[in-house]
Formats: sequence, C-alpha cells, structure tokens
Amino acid sequence: MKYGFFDDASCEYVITTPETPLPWINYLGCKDFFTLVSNTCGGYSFYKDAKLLRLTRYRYNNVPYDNNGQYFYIKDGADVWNPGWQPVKRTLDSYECRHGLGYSRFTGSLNQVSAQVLSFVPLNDSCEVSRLVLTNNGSAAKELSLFSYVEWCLWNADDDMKNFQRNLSIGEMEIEGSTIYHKTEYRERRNHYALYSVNCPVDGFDTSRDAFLGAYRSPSDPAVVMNGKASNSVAHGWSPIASHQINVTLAPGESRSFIFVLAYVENKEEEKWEAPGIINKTKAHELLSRYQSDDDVEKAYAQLKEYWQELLSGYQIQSGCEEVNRMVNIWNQYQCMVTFNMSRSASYYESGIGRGMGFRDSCQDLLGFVHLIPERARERILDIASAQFGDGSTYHQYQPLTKKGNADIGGGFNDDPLWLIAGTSAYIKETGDFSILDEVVTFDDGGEGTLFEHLTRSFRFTVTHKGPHGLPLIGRADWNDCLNLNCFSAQPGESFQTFGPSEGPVAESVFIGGMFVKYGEEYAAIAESLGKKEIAEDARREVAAMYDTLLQAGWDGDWFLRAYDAYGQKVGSSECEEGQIFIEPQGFCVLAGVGVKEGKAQQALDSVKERLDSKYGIMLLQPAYTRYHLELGEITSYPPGYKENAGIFCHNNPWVSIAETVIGRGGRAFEIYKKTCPAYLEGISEIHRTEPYCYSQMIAGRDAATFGEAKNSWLTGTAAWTFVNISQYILGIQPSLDGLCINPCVPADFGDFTITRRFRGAVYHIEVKNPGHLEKGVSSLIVDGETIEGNVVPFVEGKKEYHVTAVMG
Ligand code: BGC
Ligand code: IFM
Repeated sequence: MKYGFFDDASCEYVITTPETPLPWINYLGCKDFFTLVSNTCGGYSFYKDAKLLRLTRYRYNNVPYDNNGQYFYIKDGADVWNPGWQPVKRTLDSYECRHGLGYSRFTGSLNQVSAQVLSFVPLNDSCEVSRLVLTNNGSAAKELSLFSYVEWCLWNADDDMKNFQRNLSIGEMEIEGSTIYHKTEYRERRNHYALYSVNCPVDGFDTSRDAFLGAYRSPSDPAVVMNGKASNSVAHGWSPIASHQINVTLAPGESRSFIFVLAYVENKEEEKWEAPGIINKTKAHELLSRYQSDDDVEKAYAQLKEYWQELLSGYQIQSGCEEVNRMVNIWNQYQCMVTFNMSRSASYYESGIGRGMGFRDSCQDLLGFVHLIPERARERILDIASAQFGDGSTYHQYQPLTKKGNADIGGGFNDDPLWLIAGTSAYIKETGDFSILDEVVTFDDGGEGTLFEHLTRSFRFTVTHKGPHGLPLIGRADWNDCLNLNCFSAQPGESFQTFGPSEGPVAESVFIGGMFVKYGEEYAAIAESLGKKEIAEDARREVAAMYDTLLQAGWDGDWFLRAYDAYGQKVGSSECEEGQIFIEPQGFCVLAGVGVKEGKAQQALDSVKERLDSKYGIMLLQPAYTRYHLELGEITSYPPGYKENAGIFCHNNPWVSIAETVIGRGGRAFEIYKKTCPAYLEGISEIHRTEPYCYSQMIAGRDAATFGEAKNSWLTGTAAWTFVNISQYILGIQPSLDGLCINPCVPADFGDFTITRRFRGAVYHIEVKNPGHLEKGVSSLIVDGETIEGNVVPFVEGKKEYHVTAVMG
C-alpha cells in the first residue's frame, strides 16, 4: 500500500494522507541551521549542534508519536484546523505534504479555505523561512484568525529535559512589534538568542505556554486559539513559547501571504546589550529585512533549488529503471548529504542529545558524500583525524561544536582507525588532491603529524594489535557495535560497552581482517603514489599476510568465520549452536578480493544466499540468538530478528552486493540492491512503514514477528554504502587514483544506460552499451572518438568535457 507518490520531475515525494504508518520526515538546512520536519509539521530546529544549541522543543517518546513542531492554526468560525493536520487533527477537505530537497510544502484545505505552507532554510542565513498563503476559494468573504506556535527549548536539550528546578525559573522573552525574542540564559555565558517573527502587524501574541494552552490542555486544543483571542502573555520562567495572532478578512478568490522567520542570532560579547536587560537586535533586524516580501522568499527558494540541482548534477543516470533513476539521481544522494551533516545525532530515532559524530560513521558517510562537496569532505577528514590518539587508536565519537573526542564513550573500537584510511582514500580518488596528506593534524593525546602520518598510525595499529591466530584484535567491538567479545566480566545492569578491558589479548575479528586487506591496499597505493616505495611494499607484505590468515584461521569451511571470542572459541561457525554465519565478513572479505582466486569468495557468497537471504534482504546472522550469551555481549540481548541479532541491517547488504560484483554476478548484485532499496518498497509501505524515499538502518528479519518492518530511518551508513554500491560497482563509474574507471556489473537484461558524472572539475558523458547482455566486462572504451586500452579514462589536466562510450563484452 502506498501513502503518496514520487514526483520525479520536481524531485519531491508527495504524501497524500497525514496518517502515514510512522512520521515521514524531511531535513531542512544544508550547513548550520537545521530543522527536522515531519509530514504533519512536527519536528524541531537547532543550530549546528542538536544537543547544545536546540532552538525548539520536541518530545521524544511521546503520544501521539510525533509531538510538537512549528504549527499554524487557522480559526474559521467554530472550526480550528492545521494545514499539516496535527496537532488539532481536524479532518481536512484536502491534505498534501511535499518533501523536497531542503524544503517541505504543506497544503491543507477546509470549508473553501486553503492554506499552503512552504518551509525551508535559506542558503546563507541561520533561519527557517515559512511562508503561509491563505486563500479563500469560496464565494463569500471569510473572517479568519491565524495563530502561529513554537515552543522554545532552553538551549541545552539534555538539560532541558531534566533540570526543572533551575529551568522553570530562567525563561526570558522580549517582544518588539511582530518579533518575539527568546533570550533565556543571555545574561550569563550565552551570546545568542532566537527569534520568531512575521512580516506584518499582529493582533496579539503569546509567549507563555500556560497562557496559550490553558491549564490541563495541549497543543491539540489551545485555549487562546479556541477562544480566538491572544492574551499578550510575557513568559517569566516556566515554558516560553512564541505565538502570533493575525486576523484576516479574505474576499472571495483572495489570497494573502505571511512570512514567518524562525532565526538564530549570535552577537559578539561587547555587542550583547542595547540597555541593561534589553538585547541588541541589530543583526536580527538585518536578517529579517532579507525576508519581508514574496519576492524575497521566491529568490531565496530559487537559490536553494539551484544549489541542489547543481549538487545532484554531479551524478545523473538515465536508464530503463525508474526506481534506480530516482534513487541515484535524487534521494540516495540527498540522504548522503543528510548523513554527512547529522552523522547519527538527530533524527526521529536519534534524540540529538546522545550521540555526537561517530568516528567510523562519519568516515563512511564521506564515501557517499565526497563527490557532492569535496571541500567539505576535506575539512571533515581533518576534523576526524584530530580525534585519533598517538598510537593510532581513536575516540569513537566526537562533538561537532567543540571537535573534541567524546571522553564518556572513549575509544577501543578497533575498526575505527582503518575507516580513516577509507575516507581519506575516497577523497583522494575523487579529487586527486594529495595535498591533504601534508596537512598537519594534532593527536588527541598530544603531538601532531601529517595526515599521512595519521593514516600510517591507523595502518600500524592493526599490524601491532593482532591476536593468537594473527587476526586483528577486536577491542570493544568492530563495525558491529554489539559484538562485545571482551565484556564477559559484565555485571547485570552494566552497559556492554563502557566497562571492562577495552581490549582483551585474545578476541579477534575476521571482519577487521577484511577491512585491513581492503584499506591496507588503499594505503599502500597512496604511499606508492607519493613515491614512498618502501612503505608501500612493507604495507603490501602485511596485507598479503592477513589475506593468507583470513583464508586459514578466518575460514570456516563454507564461509568466513566472524570472530574468535575471549576464550578463543569460534564465533560465526558451523560449530556454533546459534549465530553460525554472519554477513559482515562474507561481504567485506570478498569485496576486498579475499578468496576470489581460490574460489572461496563464491562459496562464501553462495552460503549467504542459502542461509542469510530473505525476501526483505540479507539478515545479519543465522540462526538468531535465542538466549543471552555473556561472552558475545549486546548482540544477544536483542530479541531474535531485531537489530544486530539477525535483523536485516541495510548497511551491510551493499557489501554483499559489491562482493557479488567483484566476482561478476551482476544479476545477484542487483537483486540484493533492490531488496532494501526504499523506492522498490513503496508499494508495501504498510509493512515497511518508514519513508519510501530514504534508507532505514534496519528491517526486522525473518525471526521477528514484524518481519519486513523497518526502523531508524535516515541516519545510517546505508546511505553512503548503497550509493557507493549502485554508482561505483553496479553502474560501475569508479573514481580511482589514475582517473575515472568504467567497470559496470549489471543484470543481463538491464539495458544500455547513460551517466553524467562530474569528476575533478570536468564533466563526463558516459554511455554504457551492452549488446551481448552480459553481466560484467568492458571490451571497448572510446574516449572522444579514440579507443583506449583498459577501462580507465585517462585524466587530462584542464580538459573540461569527456565523451565516453563503453561497450560491455
Ligand atoms: C547499535 C545498537 C546498540 C548501540 C549501543 C548501535 O550502534 O546499532 O544496536 O544498541 O549501538 O551499543
Ligand atoms: O557500525 C554501527 C554504526 O557505527 C552505528 N549503527 C550500528 C552499526 C552496527 O552496529
């Protein structure tokens, strides 16, 4: 069942009923100011950091699920309604929500009145603009009252939820005409304030939540709105809000627009006060002056649309497959931008207060983002590198605002260091910019080194942290956060990842071994390009040794083992009672090339198909753990079929799909791609439940009662990896150190396709022809009329356009 449809020409998903199975959200904002907005106008805004600089309040874990947002109420006689349906939930005559690239548009109508709200964050200002257009479609005049509503968060979203003894006394507001200023905590260490303004005179306002809602009421029936009369309340402590009342008379056919601006303003310390207690509003006035007319809004909106069009033009495909076209050209790239901006901090499943930026997460996000804005990727890589310690290990997370490692979580996840090589290598392949390696970056525990030195320490960390079988020690966990093999000393109630030795001398990870082969080779290739021959040779020796170890100690007979636990027992082996085969090492070892020439790669992937596949995707492991295993940790704490315990983790499905392309099975690679691809799941939205335009972290596996149900949409490494998979491995347009490599691996009946790809400042027009209906192999490559040996388009400095024809054969 569908709850809307894709409007590809407008790059929008159109939701046609407010009652979607779960809130279907969008992200407004590209750089500093962000708003999460659901299809019923729920959500919240923050500046840079969802925890520390939260502008508006949201209530997670609430009923109804999606609670609080930037709401508009329309009072039409006795009827009160919202264009996005919530919170009043008055049945509307019509409803539509269009989530677009960086904007959302809601249209509701009732009794011949329609209200259209367009919300977006302009490119160059720290604010959200919402233009509301009211239209009288009837034949009689209409007297309406419009009320706006946002509830302020007292900045630190964590403290805001807990520290009531203080917080109920600190709220301070200031009102100037139609602008409501939220200046809580401005008198002490803060130098910022927020505002909510509208571009016309108002008939009243409210800034006290209690006055606006009334005792024992909620945003679904605010007393002020129901009575049609603002109370001009000024909040002193308690819960400050901002609400405007505007009375409007509309003649038949008449429309009027109102421009609301929700903004964040920062002053320098010396410019804080105009007079004692009165904030300096100069910057606010300047900002507001830019959004006063419809023309202003149109201009800013057009700029945003152009910005996105330009960004997405870096990779555009035309193929016979509608779903592929729309995911590749629009939504997958869009989600890559969102994950780059948010890491795993703020979504409807991540509260914005818990996690900062993940080290491994951010490195992987780069893989799908780097082609969009390479300069920002460069900056990010250098930030991430500074969360590394001198011994090559890293903090697991860091806070975006301070760029400091998160000491509460600490380090000890032994895959983290290698992801830095992954991200940096992707950046260099994309841009050819080796100069990033000369940038000097500090180590968190003192000292500094070039980025190349950081990569060297990453590489050496694995070399110097191996266990009894010569495989990498796992530490607190590897990619699978829940495989905690050194936590066997846990006491009931202790958190799996925050106690005990961060590293045992025995527990080893086959997965990190696969990563080491993949990214160790990329490190060697970078060293070679820098002319560091000995380093490259030494690295390749280490990689070769790991390769052999994986095929011996890391091989179970029909597939790759997952790990050895702290007692030296196998994990992910046919000898195990539960959890006999895991997805991660099959995908990663094979995509790294391990076992391809020995025939083991194919065997491992066949085992995946036989044992882990399901109609909704490949499960993480089988059989699911039905009881708790202290020696394995959190993974066995989940009920069977959920999350890491045999859920379908969308993040590592593409690893298997990529692995299939490595051995040339394009049909199977694409079959895997389709199973978790949201556009293909649109028709079963009542089962899948999350947004059909973005990936979710997890789909419940076959062992779960809710098989096929997705959770944790938006912020997942799935976005980057599925984009890498489809764009580089299936469609086969691969940035490499030497230039753009054309290496498609598709189903035999996929048909011809064309791709426009921006690469190192030039535009490549690529045509892939497949007259023989093959799955892999390029027999001829013609670049601007000339036949080229091999399948890499040689990069010519200064050349701006390339026309490439690749014929599969
Ligand atoms: C995993 C969760 C786990 C959490 C905390 C996440 O990365 O996906 O399953 O509960 O880490 O350990
Ligand atoms: O690899 C992790 C990731 O860092 C956060 N989400 C879950 C994944 C698997 O545990």
